[in-house]
Amino acid sequence: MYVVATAGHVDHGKSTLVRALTGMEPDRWAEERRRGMTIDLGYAWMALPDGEKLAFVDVPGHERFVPNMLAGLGPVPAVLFVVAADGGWMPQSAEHLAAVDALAVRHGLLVVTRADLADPEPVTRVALAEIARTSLGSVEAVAVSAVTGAGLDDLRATLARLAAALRGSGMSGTDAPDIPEISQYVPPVRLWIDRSFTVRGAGTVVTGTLPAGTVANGQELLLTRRPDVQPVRVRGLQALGEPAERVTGVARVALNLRGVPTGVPQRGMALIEPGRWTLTAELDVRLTPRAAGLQDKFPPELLLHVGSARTQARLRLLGEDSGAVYVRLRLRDPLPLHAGDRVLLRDPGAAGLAIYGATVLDPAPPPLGRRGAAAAAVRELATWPDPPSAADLLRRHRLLRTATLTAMGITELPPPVAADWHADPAHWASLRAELPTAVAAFMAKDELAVGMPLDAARAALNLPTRDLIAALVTPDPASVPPPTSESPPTGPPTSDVEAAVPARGRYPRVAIDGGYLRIVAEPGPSRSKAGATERASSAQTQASAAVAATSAPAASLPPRVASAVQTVLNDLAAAPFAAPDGERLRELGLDARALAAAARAGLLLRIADLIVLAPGADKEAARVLAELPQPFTTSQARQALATSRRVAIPLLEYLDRARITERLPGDLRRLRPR
Ligand SMILES: Nc1nc2c(ncn2[C@@H]2O[C@H](COP(=O)(O)OP(=O)(O)OP(=O)(O)O)[C@@H](O)[C@H]2O)c(=O)[nH]1
Ligand SMILES: [Mg+2]
Repeated sequence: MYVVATAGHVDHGKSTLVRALTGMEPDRWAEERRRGMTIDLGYAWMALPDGEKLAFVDVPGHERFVPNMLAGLGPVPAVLFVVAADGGWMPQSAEHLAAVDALAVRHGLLVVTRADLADPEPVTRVALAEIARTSLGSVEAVAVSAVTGAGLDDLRATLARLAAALRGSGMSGTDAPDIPEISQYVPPVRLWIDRSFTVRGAGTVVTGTLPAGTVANGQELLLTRRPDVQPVRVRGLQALGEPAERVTGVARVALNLRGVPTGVPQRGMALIEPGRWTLTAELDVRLTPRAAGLQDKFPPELLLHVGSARTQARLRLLGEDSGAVYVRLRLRDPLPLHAGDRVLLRDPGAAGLAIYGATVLDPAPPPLGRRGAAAAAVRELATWPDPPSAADLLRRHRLLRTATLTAMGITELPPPVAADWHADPAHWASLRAELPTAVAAFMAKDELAVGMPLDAARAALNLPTRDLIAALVTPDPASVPPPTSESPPTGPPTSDVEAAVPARGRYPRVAIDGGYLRIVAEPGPSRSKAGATERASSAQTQASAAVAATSAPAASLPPRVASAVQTVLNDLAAAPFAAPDGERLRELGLDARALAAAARAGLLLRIADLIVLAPGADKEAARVLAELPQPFTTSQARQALATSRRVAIPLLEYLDRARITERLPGDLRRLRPR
């Protein structure tokens, strides 16, 4: 199917022409027929020579009904522009053409009607020249008389060529097998309603021009019922009076809806696919060059038309750049929009022609807070192509979810940086640089802190979720050499991940350990996760390796703690398993937090909350226990280690956990074979 709208001045013969081509009556109302004038949209269709249907949306030409005209033209990709041979180029000729141009309609033809009443030649010349200045460019022209039938065959042949051009550009409901990229991508449904009525026994029926996408029987859609949306289900559909199971745009469709009270759907509402559109009341647009220089005359409010919808739009002029005007619009009613959508702005009160086209650049713009924000927005938006890409929107928003970009109409997404988050590459690189600084600053405030909680880092970097912090800690694939056959690829962070923070400069490395971020000691040669696993595979060194892997330099301890720890180590030099008791620790001012910090720094081996030995005491214990007959009792171990039960029991349990010893039934243990 193809859909074409008529356009042209009142009484120039649009409806008569549609009637002559289709044999159908486009003026549906008795009042229209009585007055001989179109008031509202009319619908009719004809068959092309190849059997495909061509549907007409016939619009009124009278200036009072411009909103109806725009509702008909809005979602249609082609126009049949009508000028009467005896009428000449008239005000609504100019106004309708301005609308066609504002909506960037690229396909159409000129029909000079009433050719039996005057020489069509002069009008054709004027009209072609006017049309050539618009988005339609150069079009074919046909002179006809609906009274004598002259030119109608020629017109049918011209319409067939127009249809072929529409099919070639993917602007038809027919397959375009020659252009695979057009037939592969199925755009989301946004059906602008232009009529709604009740059919006895069937309920609510709406009709509209489906510009793209496929509607199927049984499909669930959302009705954009101001100010919200309401789910509805399609329980029957027709295309040009024929029942169908599914219809692909461009097409005229009638949908029987379930789930909506009669009288609720109205012209200007849309049926949209859930999750695929941004229902927005605020947007940044670029006006077509025609508006340049005129922005000072703009009233604070204009009417915005898109599809069959019309709403008030409050303007905030952002500025001008290279002849294009940038404006932020605040809409009275939210509308379902995509970046790249074409909208029309109109000043109904203006004396002259006041119709401007605009491209939606950002359907969810960030607030304009500080001074100079508008100028900055213009500088940014001026670099955006039409339609904008994911990269453009990300440069502005820095971080966006997949669902947000999809709802903005972006089809080609960059790979996510984490879960369903996409980032602007430059912003992401600066976050990677900022993270170690934030962690270092946090640790500087509390030297005994275990690390920086993920949530604190999320807040410090002003990020929406902790997932992003984890992603910042994983290696940047761009800065890490590709894995070789010996080193397995590093996966996403699971637990206790440490990784190099990549460098343009060299950033300190940050590791996540048990939900905390820590600076890793030496920013030396890259230490992969695989390497850490290898080191840890030696059972005897596992415990100390785990400590060393994330240890901070001893110098990072407050001097008071460092010197108290040194005293403990001096005591232990004489009796390596005589861990200081509670009283001694209190005397030295060492509490559980300080001991934990010293253990993290690799200065102490912490076998229980308040029981510490010198680093390597686990290995020394293993050496001593190896000399005992195997298996041995706790008491034998305690005597061999020359210590008390207070130390021996947690030490043996520590050695069990480190898989140095093995616990057997009946208070027995033995060293695990190495
Ligand atoms: N002689 C002659 N009269 C025509 C021709 N086409 C249309 N008319 C007459 O022109 C008048 C207006 O025609 P319409 O088809 O109603 O014009 P319209 O463009 O649809 O008008 P609106 O919908 O009100 O904008 C009618 O009286 C038609 O009979 C033609 O080719 N020759
Ligand atoms: Mg008419």
